[in-house]
Amino acid sequence: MNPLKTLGQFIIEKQADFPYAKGELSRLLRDIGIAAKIVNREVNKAGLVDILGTVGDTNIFGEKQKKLDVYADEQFIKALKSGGECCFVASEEQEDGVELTDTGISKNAKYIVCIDPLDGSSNIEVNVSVGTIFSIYRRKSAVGNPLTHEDLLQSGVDQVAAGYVIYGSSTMLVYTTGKGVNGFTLDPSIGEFCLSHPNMTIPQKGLIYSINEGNYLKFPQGIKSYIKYCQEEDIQTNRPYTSRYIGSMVADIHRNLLLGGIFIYPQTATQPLGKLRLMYECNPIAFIIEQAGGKASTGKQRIMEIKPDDLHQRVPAIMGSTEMVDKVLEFMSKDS
Ligand code: AHM
Ligand code: MG
Repeated sequence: MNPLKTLGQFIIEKQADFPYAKGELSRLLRDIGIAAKIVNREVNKAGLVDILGTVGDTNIFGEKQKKLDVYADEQFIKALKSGGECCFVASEEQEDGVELTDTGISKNAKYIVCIDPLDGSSNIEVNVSVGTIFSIYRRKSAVGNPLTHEDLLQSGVDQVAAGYVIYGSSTMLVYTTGKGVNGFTLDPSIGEFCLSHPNMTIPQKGLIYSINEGNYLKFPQGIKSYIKYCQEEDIQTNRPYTSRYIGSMVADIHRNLLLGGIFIYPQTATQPLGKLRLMYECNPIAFIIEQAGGKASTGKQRIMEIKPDDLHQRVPAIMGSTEMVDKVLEFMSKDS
């Protein structure tokens, strides 16, 4: 049996790998891990709302209940603020993002965090897994100067770290700093994330495709053709593939990362840029997938090479096992 290694121990051990090894990024990752544990505690209690009070009510402790995505947003921002290593948070829950440089401790902070504090939060009501997704950049302008567009709207290739937390049948934190992907499972008995999935890699091909087929009629022809390809019988390629779509991206991605598969949220006739957000949904997942040996594309270009022009911009996403992504791209180029 391997000795237990906590997220905190692992981060410190790996600190020397970072290009700027002063411990700041390590502390930032630690802060995210702490907030994730607090959010996990609340997500686990979600089924008790009927007992403890529903959203908007006052609970038995006399506190006003909050929607869990708002609560998660507050917890991450609070942890990043008190940690002092983050100068700006772009969040799905915040229209303009939150600048932290005016608070004393964060005055010299060098990192920008883009976060979806609770992705798939509508699934909580039905006890389906949800997740947190985060991405970390280093500011380009010098500390002390005002933050610029170049600081806030960096391409995914500039990420220094990214990760997700899945609040599932167990809670896991998976992250990369550009040197592979490692997964940690929360041991509730000691309250620590422990290394459980070292050096995660995604199989080059898989047998699972994940897409909301209810939107089939609105998909581009290349995606329609790929879905039909997945459904055809072929002994050599083990088709038909299995369709699995949870509707909670972190959960779909996590399963496909472990087993091999493809996740697609394409543009549709009514959503010409798809649904998912570049800065805090697609880029961080793309970084993890690529670091695990997979591929992430919009259908036209590598997701991480997009030059963003808005914190909340949407992009189509085709992510997963390399051979499967390549197959989709082949269909898309034929049918465009
Ligand atoms: P959200 O950020 O509003 O929670 O939406 C993102 C979620 C993803 O987790 C999931 O993959 C997708 O929306 C599901 O969308 P749809 O119901 O259109 O298939
Ligand atoms: Mg989201």
